[in-house]
Amino acid sequence: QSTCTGVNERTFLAIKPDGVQRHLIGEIIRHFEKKGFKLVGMKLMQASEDLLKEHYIALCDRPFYSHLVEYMRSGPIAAMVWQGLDVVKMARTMIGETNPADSRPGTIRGDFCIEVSKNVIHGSDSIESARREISLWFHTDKLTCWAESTEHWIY
Ligand code: RTP
Repeated sequence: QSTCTGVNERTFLAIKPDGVQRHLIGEIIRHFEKKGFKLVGMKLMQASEDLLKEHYIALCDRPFYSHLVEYMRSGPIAAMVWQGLDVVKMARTMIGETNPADSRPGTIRGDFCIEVSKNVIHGSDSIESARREISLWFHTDKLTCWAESTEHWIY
C-alpha cells in the first residue's frame, strides 16, 4: 500500500526543473527533514510527456496545461515520497500557495520563487492524490522502510 494513515501517511513531492537548476534540492530536503518527516523514496529523473500529462490530468482543460507540461519537461525533476503524521496537509502548508505572490514568508514558495509558472515544487493536495501520484511515479517496492526507534523523539 503506497499511502497509509497516522505516522505512516505518505505524500508525493517533486522539486520542479527550476528548483533543480537553482540548486535548491538540498535546501528543500533539509526543510522537510528538520520538520521531522522521513524521506522514503527519491529519484532524479527527466519525466516523459506521457507521465506529466497523466500527473496533471485534472488540469487538462486549463489554458496553461500544455505550457505546464513543457515546463515540467524542461529539465530533471527530483521526485520524492515523504512520510509522517499529516504529511499531505502539512507539506502543502510548508510549500505555500500555488502563486508565490500569495505565499507567506517562511513557506518554500514564499521564500524561493516569484512567478506561478516557475513555483519550484509540487506537493500532493489530498490523500487520494498522494496515493495516485506515488503509484504513478514510483514502484512501491522501491520505497524505503525506516526503523521506528527514532519515532519517540518526534511524536
Ligand atoms: P502543484 O500541483 O504543482 O503542486 O501546484 P498546486 O496544486 O499548488 O496548483 P495547481 O492548481 O494544481 O496547478 C498546478 C501547477 O500549474 C501551474 N500553474 N500555472 N495561471 C498559471 O499560469 C498557472 N496556474 C497554475 C503551477 O506550476 C502550478 O503549481
